[in-house]
Amino acid sequence: MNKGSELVLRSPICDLIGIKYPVFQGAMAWIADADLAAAVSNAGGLGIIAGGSAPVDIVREQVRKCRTLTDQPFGVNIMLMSPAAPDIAQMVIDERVPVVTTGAGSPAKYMAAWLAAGIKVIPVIPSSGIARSVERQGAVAVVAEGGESGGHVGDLTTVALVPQVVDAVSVPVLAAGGIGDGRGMAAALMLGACGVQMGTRFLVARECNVHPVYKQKILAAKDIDTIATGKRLGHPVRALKTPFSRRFFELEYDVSVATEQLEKFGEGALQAAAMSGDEEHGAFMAGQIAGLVKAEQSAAEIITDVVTQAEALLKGASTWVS
Ligand code: TUI
Repeated sequence: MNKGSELVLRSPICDLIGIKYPVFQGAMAWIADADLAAAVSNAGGLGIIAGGSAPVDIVREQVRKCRTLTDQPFGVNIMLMSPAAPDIAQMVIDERVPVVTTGAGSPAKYMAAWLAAGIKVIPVIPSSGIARSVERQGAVAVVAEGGESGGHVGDLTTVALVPQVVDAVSVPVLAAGGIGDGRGMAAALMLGACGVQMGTRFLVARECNVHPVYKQKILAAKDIDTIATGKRLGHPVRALKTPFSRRFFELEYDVSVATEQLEKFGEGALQAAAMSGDEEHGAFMAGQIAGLVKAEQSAAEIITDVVTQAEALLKGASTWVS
């Protein structure tokens, strides 16, 4: 293990983006604001402001605020299902945001403009086919996100997805989904990833402004406390089991409930959880590692913990082979 507090775990993604540690903070809609993103970037990771389904003016305000809080690189995530996505896509160009990550759809129609503006585009993708497609379009890296993650999830697990994406593309691959500590990070690097993205672990960061009830629920969660609902709508979402998510699960398997009714039932649910901590109506999106998250810490402490643990494990891994 490395002596003192000087950490040395680095990978090509660090130089590509200009960050110290290969750790991205996941873009949690309604949660990941300028305070969290700046704290992560100041700690040497890549902080990411979530566009989510917020209007462009709100996201622009967060970008400007983030600039006052850090001089380090940070990113904006564009949730491509959002009606505001086209406006946010232009805003990141106007504001000279250095890194854009995308989720929940294909970024194809924005890529040329972003690349022309010198933005580094890193799509979050759930399959190797989509990874290949975004690489062709000019993505500088991809985040391969397995179904263990919170929020909108694909079918594959991280262990199955990451090595297949690594084989499919030549750009750096970061792993997301099910990674909450240094063991997960070390495993991801063994799968061929050159970095990780974590959402749920950062949700309880001291600098994260999510409602305290949300943090408490993550801290109290066990391994089996999340559920993926909404498969019927074509966009399954993983969240903590609550009265709301259990009800949603029942309704989606009830053939007498129309799809439109189901959509309506889910509207505003993430906002209700993040802003009001409302268990009856809120979707507390969280990954399967919620049970690993045991303490509120600063973003810097989280990054140091995860990276130091991964570094020790990676250095010790040779003991398996004689
Ligand atoms: O996007 C996410 N996670 C999210 S988005 C979100 S907000 C939301 N709220 C309600 C309903 C749905 C979303 C909460 N969590 N992760 C990245 C991700 N991207 N997962 C899957 C995808 C994806 C899916 C299809 C990426 C590309 C894609 O491409 C389709 C195509 O046509 O190429």
